[in-house]
Amino acid sequence: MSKKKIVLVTGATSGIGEGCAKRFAQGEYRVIITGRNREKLENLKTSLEADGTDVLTLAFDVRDREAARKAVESIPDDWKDIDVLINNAGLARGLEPEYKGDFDDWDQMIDTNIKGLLTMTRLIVPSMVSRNSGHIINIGSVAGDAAYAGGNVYCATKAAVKAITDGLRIDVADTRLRVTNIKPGLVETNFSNVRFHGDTQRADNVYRGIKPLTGDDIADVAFYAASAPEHVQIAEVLVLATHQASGTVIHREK
Ligand code: NDP
Ligand code: 8X3
Repeated sequence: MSKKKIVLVTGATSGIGEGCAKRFAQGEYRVIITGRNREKLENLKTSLEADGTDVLTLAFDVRDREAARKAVESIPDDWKDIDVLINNAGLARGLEPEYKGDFDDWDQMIDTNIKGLLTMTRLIVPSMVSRNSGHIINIGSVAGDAAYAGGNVYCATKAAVKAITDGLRIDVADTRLRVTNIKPGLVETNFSNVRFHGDTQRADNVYRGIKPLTGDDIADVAFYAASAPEHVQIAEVLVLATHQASGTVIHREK
């Protein structure tokens, strides 16, 4: 049986999650990639395997607790001892004032960013606790530090990620598990296309006049946290583009 470590990444079909899958594969991990889009998962598997990585795909929606449970139960025995869980699957929907928000958008953000993350944590962390080994990396956001105009529910979900991450870190403080919250600022991925329901012009405008972060930049931070010596717990990291100072202060070249 391989002694390589195992990482499970949720939302590995795009952006930060895809970057994490690739970075950990380069770092000699065996990689479990999960997401809703089976075809994208298979394409990523093919490309990672071509570089010599062992890959397992699990297609499910993190909002569907039963599907998540079945997917985790289906993991073969020699893949079950997951070393690193990266709770990345998430999204923003809309940028409306709270009093004009869309109920379905709110449900989708809360069900994915909070409840989906909790589901995966609940399904995978008990085995880490019983092995007294493991690392949970949650992808929060600068949006969880302070609300911004139109960010209402999205910001609330990322503030929840912070509280949930801090709570887990407290609950496993008597173990060797480590718990990390990575809080990116502007990262150019499919995020804004999803937020603006496919309005690519509006999405492109988010990154106008600034060199944003990439999914690979965030993956490097996740890999660093996972690679730190065992006594070092990277608890929380705020990662911003150089010309972004906070959620709302962004210097843009004309
Ligand atoms: P992308 O849209 O590029 O990727 C999001 C990923 O999450 C996709 O793989 C998507 O898969 C998956 N996903 C969404 N909903 C579900 C679901 N219900 N079940 C399973 N998978 C799902 O965006 P990012 O890479 O930017 O986003 C990743 C994380 O980073 C999110 O949590 C986001 O909030 C956070 N973040 C992003 C920032 C940014 O500026 N981009 C900044 C700070 C944080 P599918 O193909 O199925 O939709
Ligand atoms: C994504 C970053 O600033 O668009 O979490 O909310 S932001």
